[in-house]
Amino acid sequence: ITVRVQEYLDFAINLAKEAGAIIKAAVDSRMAGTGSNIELKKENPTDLVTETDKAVEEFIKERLSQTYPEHKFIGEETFASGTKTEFTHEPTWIVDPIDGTTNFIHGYPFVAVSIGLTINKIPTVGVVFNPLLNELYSAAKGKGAYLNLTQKLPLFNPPQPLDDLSHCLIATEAGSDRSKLVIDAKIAAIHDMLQKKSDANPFAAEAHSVRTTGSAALNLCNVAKGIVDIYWEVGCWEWDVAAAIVIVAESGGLVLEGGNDKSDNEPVNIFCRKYLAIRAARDKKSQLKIASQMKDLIPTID
Ligand code: LIP
Repeated sequence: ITVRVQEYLDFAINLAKEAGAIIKAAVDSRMAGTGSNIELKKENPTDLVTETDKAVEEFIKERLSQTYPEHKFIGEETFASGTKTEFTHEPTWIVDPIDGTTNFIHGYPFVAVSIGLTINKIPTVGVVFNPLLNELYSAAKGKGAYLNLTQKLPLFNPPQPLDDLSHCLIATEAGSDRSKLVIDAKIAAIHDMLQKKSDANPFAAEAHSVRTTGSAALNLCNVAKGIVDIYWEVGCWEWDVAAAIVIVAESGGLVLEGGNDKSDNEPVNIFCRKYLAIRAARDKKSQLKIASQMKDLIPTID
């Protein structure tokens, strides 16, 4: 089994590099004014899709079905075109051809192809490649997580202390659901992350700051690097996180369900659409303390 996991990892790395080259060429040609990259909108104007998203997913899907015809496939654009998601114990590739499509359209260089593999429903291989910054993150269960194949993650060795939410840099996202209910709840949570504690708000954290990259996969990779302490998001999908969950776990980080249920510290269900990731620390107790402090601030959003 181990030999096959290594083979799948190597395959995913090469595939991500090839897919990344297509993404990079599309950005370069649009910047040079030679691209014919028509922007398409889904029904939701804050959830964008381009011809490149579709082309890259087709490319990856084709390669996978040639090499591993018996494996299953879940992909953002395949789902968007109406294919029902079936998740089984069979090896299943979970792919986002472009995570950070809004960034891709604007040329903001936090764009990645994300290729994850589950075996027996367990996230086992993860590759996230940002071709614009040339950063490749990869991991396989039990084998560690790496940046550009050689730099072991996290980048801090040993990890920096993780003692209190007030010392944390927190990544989060606007997301694509802009309903008043969801945006009010997210802004209220961000408000509590940033505000000073007071009698009126004893859970306010006065954290160092908040960051958004516009890519769930790259936010998780930043947690794996140890350059942000926490990532919390509600509303993204399994293809945004399936690969990077392996990368965070192999870097010593935790990914939990990002709801406010404090009793739930089990490994996250990748389909739950709410995620709370905590970077590596010297002990699990400090990670769970930060998770618990975050859960005091997390609103109920279903
Ligand atoms: C996007 C994410 C982003 C999140 C959006 C969306 P896409 O993925 O990575 O972080 O906030 O809801 O899911 O659509 O660019 O693949």
